[in-house]
Amino acid sequence: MDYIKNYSLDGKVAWITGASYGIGFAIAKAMADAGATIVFNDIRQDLVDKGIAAYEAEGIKAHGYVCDVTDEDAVNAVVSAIEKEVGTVDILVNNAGIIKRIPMIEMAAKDFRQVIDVDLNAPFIVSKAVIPAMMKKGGGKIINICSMMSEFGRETVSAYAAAKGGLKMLTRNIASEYGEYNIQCNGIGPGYIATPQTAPLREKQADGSRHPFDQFIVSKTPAGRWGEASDLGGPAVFLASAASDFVNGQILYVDGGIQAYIGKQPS
Ligand code: NAP
Ligand code: GCO
Repeated sequence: MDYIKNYSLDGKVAWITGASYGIGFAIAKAMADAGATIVFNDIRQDLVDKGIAAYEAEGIKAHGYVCDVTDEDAVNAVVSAIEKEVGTVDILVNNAGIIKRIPMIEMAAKDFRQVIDVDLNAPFIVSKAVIPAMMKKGGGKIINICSMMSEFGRETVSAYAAAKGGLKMLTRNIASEYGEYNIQCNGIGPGYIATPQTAPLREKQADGSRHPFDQFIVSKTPAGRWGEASDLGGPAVFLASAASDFVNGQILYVDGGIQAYIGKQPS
């Protein structure tokens, strides 16, 4: 067997949701490097145009669509358009996500629902929309972007933790329900990654010192640093490729070792 060839995504169509920048963009770039044709979406045309320009700057011809992943009709319309204009989706990455950091007893139910809608209901809607064609084609790959919060809780992230914990179980259920159709559904659980989503946790203090959460995360991470979005590229290509054909229902934590570590003793 040619093991390296097994990682190739040549001829595959990969749809990465919410991938104009951040983790989704880095995953798409890695998949393009591995040979895949890239499809992404964002909620507005100007954001899609910005995304297309960012891909072009990397030498990637990406296909961008306007679509809010919480809107089932819009998702179904985009799936039809992708099938017509690019091809059947072979690889889906449910990446689009939001977080609201609000203490639970101060959080309005509508804010809680919105996080669940984007981070949990949308991966259900988008997966449901692509699975039938994958079944017909004889297989496919779904990668759900989970979180440390698929395992842990912390102050202010009740909705996000509930959604990402649910996404871990949706991952296992898709694997259970559609594994017999040669569909592999796995999750990636990024650690703390430097993207716009986590920028408020890394903001410098008024006196120029590091944010206490920034110091906390670095001390909790054996790697001694925040992750970069590009750290997720290799794991994503692996889970999208034939190299992982017998890996199903797993969450691959890419966290610099956080989950293995009890944490540094305060000095
Ligand atoms: P980000 O920088 O905030 O990017 C999130 C992307 O999702 C943006 O492109 C955003 O589009 C898009 N999006 C949000 N709601 C959407 C909707 N309704 N429809 C379509 N697209 C939508 O976040 P990130 O840090 O790259 O995170 C990407 C994923 O990884 C998320 O699921 C996040 O929860 C997860 N994650 C992040 C970290 C981390 O440390 N950064 C760790 C673990 C997991 P706009 O252009 O409209 O903003
Ligand atoms: C937070 C962070 C996290 C990360 C990530 C960790 O406020 O704790 O935003 O939730 O974004 O999901 O894996």
